[in-house]
Amino acid sequence: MNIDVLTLFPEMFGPVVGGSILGRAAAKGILNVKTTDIRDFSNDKHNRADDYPFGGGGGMVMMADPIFGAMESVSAADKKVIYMSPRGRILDQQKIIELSQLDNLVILCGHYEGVDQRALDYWNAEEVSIGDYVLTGGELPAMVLIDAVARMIPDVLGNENSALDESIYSGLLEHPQYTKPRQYRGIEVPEVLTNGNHKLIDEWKFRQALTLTQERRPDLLEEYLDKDREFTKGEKRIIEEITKRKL
Ligand code: 4H3
Repeated sequence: MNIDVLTLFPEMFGPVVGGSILGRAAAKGILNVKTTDIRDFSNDKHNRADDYPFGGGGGMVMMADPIFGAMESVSAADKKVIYMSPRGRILDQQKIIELSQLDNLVILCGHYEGVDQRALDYWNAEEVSIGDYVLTGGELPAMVLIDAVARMIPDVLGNENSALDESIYSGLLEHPQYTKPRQYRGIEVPEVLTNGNHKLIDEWKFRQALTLTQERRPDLLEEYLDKDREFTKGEKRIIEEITKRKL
């Protein structure tokens, strides 16, 4: 997958995109993230990329022209274009999976008060948000999106880190995890995890996941139980025990 990031702050992406998992994906040729500095496409004599908003209101707006130049330089006309913005639909794992199936993606990062609307309209940018809060720029949201998308591309995560049985993806929040030592400052790892009975271990994990989801995200639990799923007898027993609801 090729991802082009259009930004005024390309240097922000280095450590994230070159970092452990994404860096390895790049080395394997599975993921190619390229930053384009929007300022390089300024036709202004002072290399400006922003100007005062028509209608007033304070702050600065990124001008259409440098964004058009940057878009043209990455052939954005034929590609899916995303603009990181608190006005967008909030990302979820379903959307991430859809995006991870594309060959090309262009992400526009705004700064200041935002970008000239004509750049969004012309390039058919889909606005996407990482949550209901405002940041100084779209760069951190773009990195969040890239990280989440990258780990859903086949072969990006090693076998040790499968994306499949994880929280949200399975529809439930993840059970607690423990590693060595068995006893730390007098606190024991739950006995069931250390006795090698895999049926009991799976039941414990499922019970923990259900309980956590019920406590913290009852909305997710409703969705999970309302979907048609093949539950084993053991799973049904645990669901009925925890939710007091007959399947
Ligand atoms: C995205 C972008 C929050 C999000 C963002 C988010 C600054 C976009 C400016 C930049 C505009 C204001 N903040 N929740 N900020 O995903 O250029 O909207």
